[in-house]
Amino acid sequence: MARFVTVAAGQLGPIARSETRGEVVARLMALMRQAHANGCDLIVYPELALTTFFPRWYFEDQAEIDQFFEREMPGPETQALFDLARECGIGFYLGYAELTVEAGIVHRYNTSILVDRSGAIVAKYRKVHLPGHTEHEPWRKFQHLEKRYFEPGSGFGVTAAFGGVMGMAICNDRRWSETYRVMGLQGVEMVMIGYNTPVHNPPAPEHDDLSLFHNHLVMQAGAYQNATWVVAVAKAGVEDGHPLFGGSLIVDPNGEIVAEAKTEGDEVLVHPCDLDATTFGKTTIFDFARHRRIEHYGLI
Ligand code: CDV
Repeated sequence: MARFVTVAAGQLGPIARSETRGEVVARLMALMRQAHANGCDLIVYPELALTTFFPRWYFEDQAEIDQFFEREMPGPETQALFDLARECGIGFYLGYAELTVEAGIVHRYNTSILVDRSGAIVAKYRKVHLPGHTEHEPWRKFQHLEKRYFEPGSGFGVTAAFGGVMGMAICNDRRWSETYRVMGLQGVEMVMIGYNTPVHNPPAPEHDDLSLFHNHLVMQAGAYQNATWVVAVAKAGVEDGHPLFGGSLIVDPNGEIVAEAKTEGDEVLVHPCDLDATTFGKTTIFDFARHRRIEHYGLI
């Protein structure tokens, strides 16, 4: 019997800094209801899906930065999303800023979780490739201070869930072939990726027109070369005066785009993903055990 996961890409339009968690969760719930009405098993939300993309600003006051972080998950404002998931029997991937205290030390991560149909968290991933810079660079029109506000997370594990092998990555991770290959080596069948990508790249404005091309290139290649589905979801549109591109998409294990967002607002894409469609690639051209030549890969 074929193994299908009907997945929704739950793209978000901009989240204003003035928007409350409650207002954002209500938007996430509306997308979840739409996904459920379309028979989805799972909805994937963007990176940092509960707040504006705050690394674009330099803050000196740590208390101000910490307002963007969640200390518990679910917490008082996010519990309703978990309750709705359980009620609908639908799972979700959610990106958020995580503040945790371990052995008396505070850690801050750019995190995603995978929640199953019963509303239980079954996997957590903390972003590995943190882009941007650590110090305030006033020459930029806007900052990208992920390296200042987060510490790098853990490696790329996979999780048995939804009848398949599921993996997570976050935004800049999608540009790195290692992200997909490490999960590919563990048999990943669906990689979920949330992102916030500014339209403008201050150090290389000549790349702005290539942004969507690069978005396609990396995820189509990652899907094909590892015979996996890729579901990538944007927070898009003009957020607090700063444009983020959309282009959320679902890519099949041949590297073909099967669904792509048409707007830069809240939008749901739906596709029934046959996990067994990954078998052909995994047992032929990308049968890693037979064809990889690791004796030649020493440098990596
Ligand atoms: N949130 C991100 O990781 N954004 C990066 C930008 C800064 C290039 C990205 O790779 O899309």
